[in-house]
Amino acid sequence: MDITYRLEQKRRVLGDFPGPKSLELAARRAASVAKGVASSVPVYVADADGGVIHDVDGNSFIDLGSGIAVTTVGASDAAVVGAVKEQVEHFTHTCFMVSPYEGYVAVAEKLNRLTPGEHEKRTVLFNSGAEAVENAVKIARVATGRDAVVAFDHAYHGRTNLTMGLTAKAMPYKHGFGPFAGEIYRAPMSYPFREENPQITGKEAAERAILLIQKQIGADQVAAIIIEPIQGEGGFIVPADGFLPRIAEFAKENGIVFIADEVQSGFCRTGEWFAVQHEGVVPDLITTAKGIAGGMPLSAVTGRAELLDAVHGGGLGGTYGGNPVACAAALAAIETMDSQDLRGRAREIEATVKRRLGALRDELGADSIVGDLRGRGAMLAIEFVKKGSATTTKEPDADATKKIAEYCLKEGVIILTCGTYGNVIRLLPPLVISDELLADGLDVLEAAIRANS
Ligand code: PLZ
Repeated sequence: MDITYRLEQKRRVLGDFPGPKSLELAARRAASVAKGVASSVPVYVADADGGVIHDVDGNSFIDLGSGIAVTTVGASDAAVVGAVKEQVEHFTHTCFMVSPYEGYVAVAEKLNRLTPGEHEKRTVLFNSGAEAVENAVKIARVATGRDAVVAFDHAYHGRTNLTMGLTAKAMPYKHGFGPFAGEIYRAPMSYPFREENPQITGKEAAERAILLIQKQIGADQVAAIIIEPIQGEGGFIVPADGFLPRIAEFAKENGIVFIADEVQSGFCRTGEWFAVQHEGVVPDLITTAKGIAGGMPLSAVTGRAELLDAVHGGGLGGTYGGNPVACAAALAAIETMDSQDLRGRAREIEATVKRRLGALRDELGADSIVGDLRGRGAMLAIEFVKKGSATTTKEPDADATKKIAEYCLKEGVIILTCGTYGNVIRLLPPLVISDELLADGLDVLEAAIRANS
């Protein structure tokens, strides 16, 4: 990496926070913003660059969350900032459905080239991950003439009505928000750490899901199977080797559209452009968002030309989909990923984190709260269990997980939790984080784990 940071890449907490300016903003927020939107940290942002977030009171936090896997190239990457400024001076919007522009076409060309598979592809752009997922399902239904959609246990696909239905976890995502869309079915996931039979292979776990599909839905009724190659909100669950390839093969054998939801795992995050590439899986459709545009809202569905082109003219779209400023940002962000070899950087981060946390786990012993250490690239997680249960009942410890995240925050490190049982800490640093800053963040995390062990 050869990166010049605009802000000093140092952690700095000035005594107790939130400071006065954050408190004032919190008061204004309480009186004006809907309570249903929650924030993980109590401070308000003034600036962000590389691996740091500065708050309005002068604190500097190490960012190990990237705004939920979005700021892969940092929150103010010079190339992205330049491209946005340039575009914004010309036009902010025309609506691609009214008067089209090159940026949209260029992003589509890029995505068609970067996504796995040598087949002819097409792309359509949207704003959010949920919107991409919802449109992938629309495309699969038109292309197959079928209705049913299969999602997995622990899945997260968004908060719109259809994507809530695809999402597994009730609280907070679905609770009270029904009724949900019909023809959504849930299949068992491969979750190596929590398998009843720890010997089960990825292929066997896939056969378990396939049997359910065949018996409870009927393969010929299924339009699409949608899966996150590494599950995000559900707990950074990496399925056993062989699971994804067998599911993809089953989809192919039965004319089912295989959709890889790479909204969180895509764009260098796992050390490849897309997480499916670790097992050589070629999805029919792939949904992307988050890391794609350096923080600007943009999402996409990319896939087989015959599927996307099965939709009637005018059937896909939206006022802002593929906004020109977001497209300019995406082209610049992808350029940065390439020129800085951020795939390689993700693999370096994986090696560092796994070495350090692996050593900590060995030191704490087999019955410590560190139940599982997993993930790929810079999409890494620790699953915490009640002390003494790691090799037996694996009882989730959401309380310790929360305390560890709070300890980190207090020391100036922003760390996100996730998981169906709320007992997973996930690490999603910007890939442009410096070695020194990452090491400092890991020192704090290790101290937090020790303090709660
Ligand atoms: N698919 C795999 O991870 C978004 C949102 C968390 P949107 N995940 C983070 C929250 O609490 O809202 C996500 C994802 C996967 C789809 C989505 C949805 O993307 O851009 O948030 O709509």
